[in-house]
Amino acid sequence: MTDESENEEINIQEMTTPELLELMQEDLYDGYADEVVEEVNEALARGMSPYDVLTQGLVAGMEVVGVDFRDGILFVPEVLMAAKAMKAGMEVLRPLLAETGAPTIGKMVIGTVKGDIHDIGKNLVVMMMEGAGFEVFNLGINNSVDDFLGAIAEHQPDILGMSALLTTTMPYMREVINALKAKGIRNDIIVLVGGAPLNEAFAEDIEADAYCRDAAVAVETAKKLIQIKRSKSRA
Ligand code: B1M
Repeated sequence: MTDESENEEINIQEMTTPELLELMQEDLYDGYADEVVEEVNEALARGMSPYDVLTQGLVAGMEVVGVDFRDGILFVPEVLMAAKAMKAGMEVLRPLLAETGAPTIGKMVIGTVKGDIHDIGKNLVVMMMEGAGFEVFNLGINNSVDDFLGAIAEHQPDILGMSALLTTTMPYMREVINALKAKGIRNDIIVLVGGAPLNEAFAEDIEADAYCRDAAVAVETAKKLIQIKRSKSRA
């Protein structure tokens, strides 16, 4: 999108904030991790909230990558470079999003389902949940039914979160939920699902408790459903 030599002449401190965010999106698209980190730091130094830098800079940049990937303008190697730049920027924001000092309000086990290696969005959910005071056990990518069941047995979470970014992997969520039912533990745990190809109807169909459009919705939904569950168990 940009020529690297152009970047060398750019003084980011002289840019307006919208220009800085636009450059961050372009550098993410081009996979320039070091530049993205500099721009994230500059945006924070200007007083932007970590959440705004995340959504208006990094997530917005990744959306353009997604469109061009779909349209055959970008290919896997370029998208991997963009993902690396996104992760570098997220690493700067991670401690800031997690530093609310909120007491632990619940436990969550989360992972991307079997056959799927997309983890950027799921990792964002982890960051936001931790920031909101949840203890999160992140199982990473490509998790089988047994991986989820094992982690549930080990950590006894209030919430199970599953992520899928492919239409071919999202049906696997149903298998995990069926396994919870077969073990007789489905009603002991709140199941939240998310990922770009999902929607509310799908979540309802597989009998998840809720579909979460994004990380902020995941936090809100988790808090709400945990409160409901606890008030029911007190009653
Ligand atoms: Co892939 N990929 N990819 N990819 N990739 C998509 C998903 C795709 C939509 C691109 C496209 O065609 N436009 C398409 C899927 C089409 C489909 O199934 N309908 C696709 C494809 C086809 C593929 C491959 C098959 C390509 C190939 O090999 N030919 C392959 C599959 C590999 C596999 O998994 N087996 C593949 C590979 C890759 C890379 C490895 C190159 C890379 C992943 C790197 C990584 O994650 N470490 C990659 C990327 C980066 C993408 C896109 C461009 C971006 C995904 C992303 O990170 N978005 C993506 C296009 C797109 O989604 N627009 C695409 C940013 C992220 C912040 O958003 O992940 O949606 P998202 O997460 C959001 C919400 O969805 C929600 O909250 C998050 C934060 O707000 N959320 C949850 C997500 N998980 C949640 C869990 C929850 C709650 C909320 O639990 C409670």
